Amino acid sequence: MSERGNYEAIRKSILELLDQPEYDDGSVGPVLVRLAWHSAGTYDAETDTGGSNGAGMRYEAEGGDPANAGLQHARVFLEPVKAAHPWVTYSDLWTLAGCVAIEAMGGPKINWLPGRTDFVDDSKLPPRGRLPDGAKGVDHVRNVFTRMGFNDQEIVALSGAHNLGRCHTDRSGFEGKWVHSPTRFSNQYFRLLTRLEWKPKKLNNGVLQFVHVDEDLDEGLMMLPTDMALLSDPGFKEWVLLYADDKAAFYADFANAFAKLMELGIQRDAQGKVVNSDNLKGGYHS
Ligand code: DDH
Repeated sequence: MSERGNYEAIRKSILELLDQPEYDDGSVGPVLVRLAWHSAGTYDAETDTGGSNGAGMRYEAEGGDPANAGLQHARVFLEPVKAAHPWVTYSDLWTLAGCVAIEAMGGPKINWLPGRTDFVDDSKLPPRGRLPDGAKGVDHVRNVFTRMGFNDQEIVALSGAHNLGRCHTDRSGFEGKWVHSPTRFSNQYFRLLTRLEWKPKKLNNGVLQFVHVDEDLDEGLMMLPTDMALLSDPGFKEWVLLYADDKAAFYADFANAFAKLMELGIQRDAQGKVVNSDNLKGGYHS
């Protein structure tokens, strides 16, 4: 019997590849979460362009965006899953992998739905520069996420994904991790953001980030300028304070916001079937 449509089999294959002792902090989970987010985070609500449909990162125009540096590793990690289950689309695989990784690392269950297409509609291709730039401030963060259709509360909840993973000098220019256990989902990012004292530090490559004032105590912990921006704006800060104190509220709000992120640009009928995948015109298949 064909296993087409058996997403449990895909979940299982993804789970099996998460632990990789040689890679970063021992798990490829964080970079898979980033792949899912960057595949969807190009969405522009006004023009209904970008988003995870089409898996555009396979092509240079989107994959070569400097904001996506390093995500080729995540795509390569997932190739064996695609090879074992060729019926799954890349756009479903990448988004599902992010959700499975979040859950496996102790995060909330994300309500993920299948049905994305790998059919690329040229007229829906996002221009480069739609993903956020960590060197910027409050206005930039709000503009980028408002463009996708998120409010302040959702923006802060999504930012809590920086509980996971790390920055790599050879990818973004920033260096270090946000929390001590970067393969464990928690609200520690918000706790450290609010409870530690942070100071700016210029790295040897000229990039400015924030480090804990007592670097000897908390070696390597860092914040991006955009993370610090969440503290300097009252509309953001109230949610940062809430999530630092209330892990359950963070988990619930994160799960909703991440599920919404994965759905940007996907239109479904009442039965949940995607309606804007079969009839795309002027596109091409991989
Ligand atoms: Fe992020 N992120 N992110 N991020 N992100 C980086 C790493 C990871 C920004 C910049 C960076 C989200 C929001 C923002 C994850 C998930 C999410 C890095 C380091 C930079 C820079 C990349 C590298 O050097 O390898 C900025 C700016 C924002 C913003 O909001 C303004 C969101 C919304 C998510 C999400 O998943 C919902 C994850 C996970 C990582 C760790 C990746 C890794 O390889 O480890």
